[in-house]
Amino acid sequence: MQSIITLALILALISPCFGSNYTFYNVMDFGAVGDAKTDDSQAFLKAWRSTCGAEGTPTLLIPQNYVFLLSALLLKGPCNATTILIKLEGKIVAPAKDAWVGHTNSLISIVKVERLTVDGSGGLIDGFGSSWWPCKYCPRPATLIFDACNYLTVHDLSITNSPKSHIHVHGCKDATFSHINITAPADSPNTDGIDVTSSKNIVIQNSTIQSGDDCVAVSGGSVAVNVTGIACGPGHGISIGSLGKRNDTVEEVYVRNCSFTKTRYGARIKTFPIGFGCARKITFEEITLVETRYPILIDQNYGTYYLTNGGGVEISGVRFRGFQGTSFDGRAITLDCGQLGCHDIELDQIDISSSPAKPAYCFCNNAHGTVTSTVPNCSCLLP
Ligand SMILES: *[C@@H]1O[C@H](CO)[C@@H](O)[C@H](O)[C@H]1NC(C)=O
Ligand SMILES: *[C@@H]1O[C@H](CO)[C@@H](O)[C@H](O)[C@H]1NC(C)=O
Ligand SMILES: *[C@@H]1O[C@H](CO)[C@@H](O)[C@H](O)[C@H]1NC(C)=O
Ligand SMILES: *[C@@H]1O[C@H](CO)[C@@H](O)[C@H](O)[C@H]1NC(C)=O
Ligand SMILES: *[C@@H]1O[C@H](CO)[C@@H](O)[C@H](O)[C@H]1NC(C)=O
Ligand SMILES: *[C@@H]1O[C@H](CO)[C@@H](O)[C@H](O)[C@H]1NC(C)=O
Ligand SMILES: *[C@@H]1O[C@H](CO)[C@@H](O)[C@H](O)[C@H]1NC(C)=O
Ligand SMILES: CC(=O)N[C@H]1CO[C@H](CO)[C@@H](O)[C@@H]1O
Repeated sequence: MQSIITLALILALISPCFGSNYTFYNVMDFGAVGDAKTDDSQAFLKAWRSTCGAEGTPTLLIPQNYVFLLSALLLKGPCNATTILIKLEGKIVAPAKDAWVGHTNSLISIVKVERLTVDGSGGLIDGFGSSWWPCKYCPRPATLIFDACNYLTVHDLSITNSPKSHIHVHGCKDATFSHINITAPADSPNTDGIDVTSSKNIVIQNSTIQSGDDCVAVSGGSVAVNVTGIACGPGHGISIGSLGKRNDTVEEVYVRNCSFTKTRYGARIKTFPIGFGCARKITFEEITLVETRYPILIDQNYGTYYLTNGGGVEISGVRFRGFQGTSFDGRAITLDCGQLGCHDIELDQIDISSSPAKPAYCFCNNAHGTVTSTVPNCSCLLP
């Protein structure tokens, strides 16, 4: 009897340690060194296994004042936890190209983890892209991939100098990104800010993206994507596509309250000439332009990729509303549609002037829709 009471007492005392939700996993406790030289991937993996295996609401902590070298890290679910928080307070760096270990998909891949929150306040991920960019045709890694992560929240995260895309969101449902800070040089190749593919109900908001390619690109298989409050530039603007290699469909994309500062493109839809798929119900509105080279662009003959059996990618229900500012080239509005044509295109309340002092103009090819209060006039738009 005595011993049973003692045992009960001991259990009561130590139980908080086993409490299902009293769980904080610090990578330092799993052998991470954080000296920017030692590969900490194994320590991160061990810490992840504990985090993912825990019940309740565990946190994976990547502490401040350390620099963690990682390579091709895979954090995989499904997990036991109901929600997981990753707190990135320290810095993560990638090795140089020649020291890279493992596959070249991504520096960090997070796969099949549901109800994950990534809070990157205070932290930074540096992809060491400069060691890859000279080799434009090498298979270069993205920096952060979320694959099949439903109910995802990512906020206050800074990523710089990715070898390729900074963030790739694939096959996710209900994900929100806010206060994301991406920086890469204007001439770095294919360094998209955020790529969204095959995903649904995605919100990207209040972020700053400077890159060498698209600030945000929404492509094949994506539905209901809202992009608001993005300060983009330098970069290639916010793009739908490229579409058409597969049966690529993009529907219900809503881009609002974004600015394009010295970007090559602004609002863009690009589809391959004889591909198949469609881009439907796309809205760009409340857009501020500062010396954007090609502010509004539909290109139904994008690139050199040809299929022989596609009927062309249908483009319809596209609204460009409330654009204001300057275009760097004369070509303020380009609606360059192929044989299939683009339909139900709306231009409304657009005021784009040129700088330096080139008259702005609108170019159309087989584009159909309506135009109201638009400068430069787009009288070339067919009914
Ligand atoms: C921990 O779990 C207990 C019981 O499941 C719950 O009452 C408590 O609110 C949880 N605490 C936290 C911080 O989630
Ligand atoms: C989930 O918990 C069970 C039981 O504790 C364990 O066997 C399993 O390995 C855990 N799953 C993960 C992904 O760790
Ligand atoms: C964005 O990241 C860069 C480094 O890549 C940093 O210098 C800058 O302070 C960050 N800005 C914010 C708002 O976090
Ligand atoms: C996107 O914005 C539209 C218009 O404000 C809204 O109706 C829709 O629910 C939003 N979608 C998401 C995924 O937040
Ligand atoms: C984003 O910015 C808008 C406008 O500045 C603000 O109303 C909204 O609360 C912000 N949302 C987040 C998640 O920061
Ligand atoms: C493309 O996909 C849509 C929707 O999934 C389908 O209805 C259509 O038949 C497909 N088209 C081709 C050419 O495969
Ligand atoms: C529209 O602009 C073109 C030059 O871009 C000009 O030649 C034409 O007269 C304008 N049409 C109207 C109706 O203002
Ligand atoms: C990126 C961008 O254009 N953000 C703007 C969103 O709208 C608010 C309120 O009008 C502006 O202050 C932001 O600059």
